[in-house]
Amino acid sequence: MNTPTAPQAAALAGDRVASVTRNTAETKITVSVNLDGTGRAKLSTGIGFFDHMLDQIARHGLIDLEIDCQGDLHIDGHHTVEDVGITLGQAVAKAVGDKKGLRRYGHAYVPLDEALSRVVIDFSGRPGLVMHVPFTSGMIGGFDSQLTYEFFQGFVNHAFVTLHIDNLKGINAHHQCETVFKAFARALRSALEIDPRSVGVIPSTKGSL
Ligand SMILES: [Mn+2]
Repeated sequence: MNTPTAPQAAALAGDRVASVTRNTAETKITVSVNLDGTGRAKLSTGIGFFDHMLDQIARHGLIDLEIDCQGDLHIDGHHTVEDVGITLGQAVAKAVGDKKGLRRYGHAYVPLDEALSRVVIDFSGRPGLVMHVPFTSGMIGGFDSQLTYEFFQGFVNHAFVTLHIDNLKGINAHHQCETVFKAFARALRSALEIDPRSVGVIPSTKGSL
């Protein structure tokens, strides 16, 4: 059999879309994803800077992403950011399915002026987060920079991925955070691609992921 073209390989993988609703006493969230999208985003979390970061995931990950979150922002942003991470992780896990033909690994370096971050991801089936981001400011607009960790921990636990995040350089906290999300998006995009040379094959010598 000839190796299919990339679009043929993607078509063989089927529709990689999912929608997840998660309601608790703290947040009410609906996330819809199309992993083979064009970067279209419709985001409403009530935290402007967080919407700006989620927009990076859609745009640079070429994922169509709709997120609506009604969270308890009268307390603070913690539950909103963590629970969006959890629900996005659930949606990605559902959309990615059995991982046949998946490239599985992805990595990216992304700069923004003085800031530089590196993100490496593996759709390993095992949750694991190693994150080193020395934010130079506690707050970025109305967003608590510490919640970046909570977002990625929630994502990792429910997408069942191994994720290494390093901010290597940076002075401006907005830049630091934006390079992390952009590098995450690019790494995600690479890992989620269907490899035309491995259509129908689960990328593990174990035979499952
Ligand atoms: Mn920005």
